[in-house]
Amino acid sequence: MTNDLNVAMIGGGFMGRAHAMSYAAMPMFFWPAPAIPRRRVIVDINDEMAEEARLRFGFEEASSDWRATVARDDVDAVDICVPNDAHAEIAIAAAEAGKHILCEKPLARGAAEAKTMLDAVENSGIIHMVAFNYRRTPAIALARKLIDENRIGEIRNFRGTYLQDWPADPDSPLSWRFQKSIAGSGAVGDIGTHVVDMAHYLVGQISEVNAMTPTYIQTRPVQEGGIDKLGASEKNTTARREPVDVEDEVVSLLRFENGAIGSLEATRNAYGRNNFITLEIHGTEGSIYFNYERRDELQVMFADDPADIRGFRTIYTGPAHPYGEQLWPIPAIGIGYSETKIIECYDFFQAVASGVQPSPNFSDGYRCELVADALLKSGETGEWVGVNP
Ligand code: SOE
Repeated sequence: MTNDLNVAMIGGGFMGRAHAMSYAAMPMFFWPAPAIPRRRVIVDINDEMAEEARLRFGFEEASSDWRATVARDDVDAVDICVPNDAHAEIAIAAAEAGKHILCEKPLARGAAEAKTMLDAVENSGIIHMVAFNYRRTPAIALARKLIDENRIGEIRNFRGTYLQDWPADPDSPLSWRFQKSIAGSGAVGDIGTHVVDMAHYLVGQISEVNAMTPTYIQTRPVQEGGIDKLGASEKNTTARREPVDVEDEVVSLLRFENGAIGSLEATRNAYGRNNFITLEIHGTEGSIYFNYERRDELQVMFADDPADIRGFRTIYTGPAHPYGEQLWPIPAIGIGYSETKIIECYDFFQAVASGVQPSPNFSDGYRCELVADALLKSGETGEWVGVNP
């Protein structure tokens, strides 16, 4: 019979909701589950918010004291769903208390901070994972399988984009995501690192970058109560404005350790592109294309197809594909953001149950932070910058 694993979740916002949902749903899909997620304690910034989150997200207890919570004997794993500036302190305390850790992305506000977290988890020997969920879209896991099987040959070129428009209106509110002291960076850390993670997963380590990182929208209205409301629906033209001190776009050329080259684009200014993630990979034997707006599908082209049917084919992911047997019984029934989080939860619990580190773990998260730092440095200097520890 499967064991229970007691989770303390720190943060009851957008990501808290996504993770709480995944704890409830994971055993409904992945059965027998590696362990049953027990939603033991939820922590938020005050007692009232914590209690509301407890009721809503189905936790047994609520608390506003994350330090006391991560030290509890009846907590096995700590799930960090708070803004980036609090990741390191909580993760290090959780590691010292011997708790397994699932941490939202980006791991930290840069490589130096990420390294302190990596050192802490390596010293304590616990299981650690970074919540880069998009690589867990079955179509992307299928792309990885095809690449591992050498079905598209040696990879020569990678093209990745992550385009959003929730922040494109200059009167949409100043969330913490526009403040360097809290977020560490802007489009680079918030969305660019998702592309970096998938590039590392599918192609290999990025070794050098040459980036532009402009900030077009330099002030935004302050939102009441510091609540993290995203987007123009919260538009406020009369509120006091404060500076944005992070980039809102990054466009970069990339070099990979294995000789592939490519590009990365992440922007907060792409009107009409809501959560537009695309990956195109060209190999010596074929190509792969993925668009998150059509996330049931992987487009694949094999160079040795007969000339009269040569072209991209559309594969709809389903039971024949990674994670598919555990999800829905027929292809194309509909993979969503929720499924990526449920799979993430499964992989984390599987890692805890087996004692084998999952991927991406804090070492992979640190590597993404090295790339993020290089992108920001290159954006400042206009030079190629190597990705070095
Ligand atoms: C805002 O850009 C955001 O919530 C990111 O922080 C998430 O990582 C992404 O999945 C959705 O958009």
